[in-house]
Amino acid sequence: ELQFPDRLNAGAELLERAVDRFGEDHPALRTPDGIAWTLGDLRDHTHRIARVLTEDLHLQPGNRVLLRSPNTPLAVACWLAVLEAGGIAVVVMSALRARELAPIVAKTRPSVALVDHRVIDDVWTVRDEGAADLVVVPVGGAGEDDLVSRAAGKPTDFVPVETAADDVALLAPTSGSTGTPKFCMHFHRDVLAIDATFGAAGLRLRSDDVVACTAPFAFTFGLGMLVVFPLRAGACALLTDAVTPPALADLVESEKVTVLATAPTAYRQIIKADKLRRLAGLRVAVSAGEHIPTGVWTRIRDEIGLEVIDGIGATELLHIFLTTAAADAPRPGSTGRPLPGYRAAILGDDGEPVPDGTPGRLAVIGPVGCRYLADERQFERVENGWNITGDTFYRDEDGYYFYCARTDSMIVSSGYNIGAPEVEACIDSHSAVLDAAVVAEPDPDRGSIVSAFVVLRDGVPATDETVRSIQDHVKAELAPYKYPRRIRFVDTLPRNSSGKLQHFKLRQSFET
Ligand code: 3SK
Repeated sequence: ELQFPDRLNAGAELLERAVDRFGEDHPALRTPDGIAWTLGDLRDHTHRIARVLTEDLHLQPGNRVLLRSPNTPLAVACWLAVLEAGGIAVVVMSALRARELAPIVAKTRPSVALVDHRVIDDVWTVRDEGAADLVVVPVGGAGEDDLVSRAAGKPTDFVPVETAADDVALLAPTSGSTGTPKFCMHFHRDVLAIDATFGAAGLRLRSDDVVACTAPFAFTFGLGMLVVFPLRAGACALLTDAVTPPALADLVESEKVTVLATAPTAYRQIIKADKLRRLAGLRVAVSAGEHIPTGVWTRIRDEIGLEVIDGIGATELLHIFLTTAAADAPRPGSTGRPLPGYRAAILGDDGEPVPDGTPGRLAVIGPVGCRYLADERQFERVENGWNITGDTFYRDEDGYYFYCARTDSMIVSSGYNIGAPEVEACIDSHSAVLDAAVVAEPDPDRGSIVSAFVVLRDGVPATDETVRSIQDHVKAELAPYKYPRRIRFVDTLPRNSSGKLQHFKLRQSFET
C-alpha cells in the first residue's frame, strides 16, 4: 500500500524536489528548435505564473483552470503553476473546435483559461457564446495581456499552497468510445502514485535520459511520460510538436533520445517507412494507447534488439497499470502483468472471475481509481470496487494477461466471437496495406459481419482484385470465418491525437 502525507502538493513535490535533488542547472526541457530549459528555468517560470494566477487573476485553491496548448515548455510551467497555486488543471486538446469545447467549459466551469495564442480563437468563441465569466489569458503572442509579459515582472519565489493529498489536482477529459466527454477526477496523491507504480517498477528513468513522447499533455499518457516521470527521475523531456512517425524516427536519432513513448501505429509506420534503424540508440521504448501487434513487437526486437514495453492504461486510472515491464520475461503477444500495487481480474458478465484461458472483462484495483465528475457512467465503470477497463482479456495459467479486444470491439458474427484487433493486425501485414481498421457492420443474416476500412499504400489500385487478395491473405493466416466480408478503401482512418483508432466513428458511418 502506498503511503502519502496528509498535506501534499503534487506540483511542488515534482518541481521543488527535482530542483533540490538534481540542482537548478540540470536539464529539464528541450525542443527540437533549440529551446533548452534547466530545472531552475522551469521553477522560475512556474513561480511567476503562479503569482499571476493568485495575485492578478485571484485564483483560489479549488478553482479550475482550463489549459490548452501544444506540448511546449510554457505549457509545462502553466500546469505546474496551477497545481502549486492549489488550482485544478483541466487540460484540453488543442485540436478541439469551439462546439466541442463549449460542453467541456459548461461542465467543468473553469474560472481562468491559459491558452497558447496559436490555438486561442475557439476559446474566445466559447467565452463570447456563453461563458462570459471565463477569464481567458493568451500564452505567448506578445499582446498586452500575454501571460509571458505579465509574468515577466513577477519575482521568482512562490510558496506552494499546502493542498491535501486527496484534494483534486486534475480533471482529465476522456471521450471514451462514445465521443461524449467524461472528466476523471485525480488527486494530488494520484499524480505521485503513477510514478511509484509505472515510473518505479516499469519505466525506471535515469537522470541522463532524454524522453520523447508523441502524446499531448491533454492525454494523461503524455502528461506522465513528459512531465511526471522525467521530473521525478531528473530526466530531460524533448517536447515535439505534431510530428509524423518517420520524422519522429529522424528526431530520435538526431536528438539522441534514449526513451521513446508512442502508440503502436507510430512504430508500425516507422517500420513501413524503413526507418526502424533510427531507433537503434533507444534504451527504452514504450507502446501504449492500443495493443501492439505481435508482429510489430517481434520485428523491433529482432531488428534492433529492443523489447518494447507494452502497457495498458486508462485516463480513469491516470496511467499504465498492467505492462510487460512488470513480468519477469516478456511473452510475445502478452501485455504482461499488473504493476506492483495493482490487482487484476478477468470477470464474466455476472461479475465473477472466469477460469484462466477464458476471455472476459479486465478489471483492476489499485492506488488510483475511476471517479468521474458528476456522471452516471461511473456505475458502468466501477463494479464492487473493481475498475472495469472496457477491455476483453484472458489470463494464462502463469498469470500473464493477453489482450483480445476493446469489449465493444468484439464482433459476434454468425455466433463466432472475433476480435477486431487480430483481424486488423493481419490485414495490416498485407504488402498493399498502409493502415487498417475493423468493426462490426450490422447484417440481416449474420447479425454482424467483419467489415474493414483500409488505406492502401501509394500506387496500389483500389480494385476488386485487391479486395480479394486481402481477403485471401486473412483466410490463409487466420481461421477463415474471421475474414472481412466487406472492405472499403479510404484515404485516412479516424484516429485521436494519441494515435488511437476511433472505431466508433467508423460504426457511426453505418448509421447514415
Ligand atoms: O493505454 C492508454 O490508453 C492510456 C491511457 C491513459 C494513460 C496512459 C495510457 C497508456
